[in-house]
Amino acid sequence: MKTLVIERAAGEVENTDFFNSLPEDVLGSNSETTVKGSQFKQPLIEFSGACAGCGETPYVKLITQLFGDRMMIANATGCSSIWGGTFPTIPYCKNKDGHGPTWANSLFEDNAEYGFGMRLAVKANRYQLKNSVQLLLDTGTDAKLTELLNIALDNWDSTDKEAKENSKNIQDILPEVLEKADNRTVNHIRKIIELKSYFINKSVWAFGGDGWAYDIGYGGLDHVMATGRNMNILVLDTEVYSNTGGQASKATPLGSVAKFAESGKNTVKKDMGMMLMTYGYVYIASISMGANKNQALKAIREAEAYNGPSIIMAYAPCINHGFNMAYTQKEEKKAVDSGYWLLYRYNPDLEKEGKNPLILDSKEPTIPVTDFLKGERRYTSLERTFPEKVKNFRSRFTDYAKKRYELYSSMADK
Ligand SMILES: Cc1ncc(C[n+]2csc(CCOP(=O)(O)OP(=O)(O)O)c2C)c(N)n1
Repeated sequence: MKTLVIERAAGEVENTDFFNSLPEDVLGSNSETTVKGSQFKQPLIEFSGACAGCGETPYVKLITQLFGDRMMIANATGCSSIWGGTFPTIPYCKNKDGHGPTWANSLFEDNAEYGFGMRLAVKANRYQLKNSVQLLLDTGTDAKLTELLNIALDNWDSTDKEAKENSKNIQDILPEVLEKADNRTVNHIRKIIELKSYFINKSVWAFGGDGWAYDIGYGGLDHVMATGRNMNILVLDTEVYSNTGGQASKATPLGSVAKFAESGKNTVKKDMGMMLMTYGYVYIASISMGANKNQALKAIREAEAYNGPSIIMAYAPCINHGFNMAYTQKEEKKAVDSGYWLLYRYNPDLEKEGKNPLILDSKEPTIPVTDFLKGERRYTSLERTFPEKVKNFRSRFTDYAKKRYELYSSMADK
């Protein structure tokens, strides 16, 4: 670190300009549907204030690489709202075209509803935009604009590269058409200009932790899922209320030490995925990036593409767990290899094709679940004080993990 004067004299301004002029999204022959291809896209989040090794940020980074240029995020209060936007800095950013996620933090107790409101607003705005486009076309307007608007109408739900290009072309030409507009068209054109950013549908997300999703915001989350509307929820599951120092939530597993569960939590983790499966029309996935990047990417893409409510539970290790955070991704793998965390996708679209909607992506555990439990302080801290209790928890956990795996695999096999 040197003073600005020295850095400038050494040519850092030119270096920065050069760096910023480098192309983004250099996929070459790779597709963004692959793990490799997705990583050639520009993340629209950078320099977050999260703890080193945080399990939450990699999921959000990936989602912004896939949909960031047309995303809206409702963020529940919690770690993700703190590393995601502590005034006056915000890590969410824009690409060269000026597109990036819009983001806002709501209360802990209403974030799913907050995101749902965004979805309804997008729907209403797109409806108005389409209406104005139709009225303008019926009245008659500039030939080039007519051609572009017809392409937009024919591809109204498309979010691919061509649709984005077409939307950009429309936006470029609108000011000059407005200048030449007559009394019959001027109001329609003004309305289209007002709503021009809605030519491409938005990807609406609600982000938050397990304290939000499993506990305090659960009533609203359940309600929003039940509406059947197209809304995506990402639960960054650290298995405790991380941001306030690790209180137990209903996502805290059996035997884990947390605040309000000082002698180990005596009940098992709430199985929110299973509860939501009873609706039958909710897309549900359970992912753990370090265990299977491909499955995580697939689940995120499927959840976003599903034309209805989607929820992803993402396993997110946290400093509260008590292990070396340099190995977060490895710990995520160990969680799945031991059967501590399950990987699955429940896709209602498969049922429409006559297939089983549930795909269990986890293999049979290859290591005992107790190996996982023995590696984290939240499970080992009772060893000296209550060794008998720990023994009991471990045996109950082994039994519970086995039964859970058997239940999911029997449901997925049918
Ligand atoms: C109604 C309400 N209760 C309590 C709080 C205080 N609070 C802020 S963040 C937080 C913990 C969030 O935990 P979680 O949802 O699991 O997210 P994480 O921090 O783990 O990412 C709490 C309790 C609050 N903001 N609102």
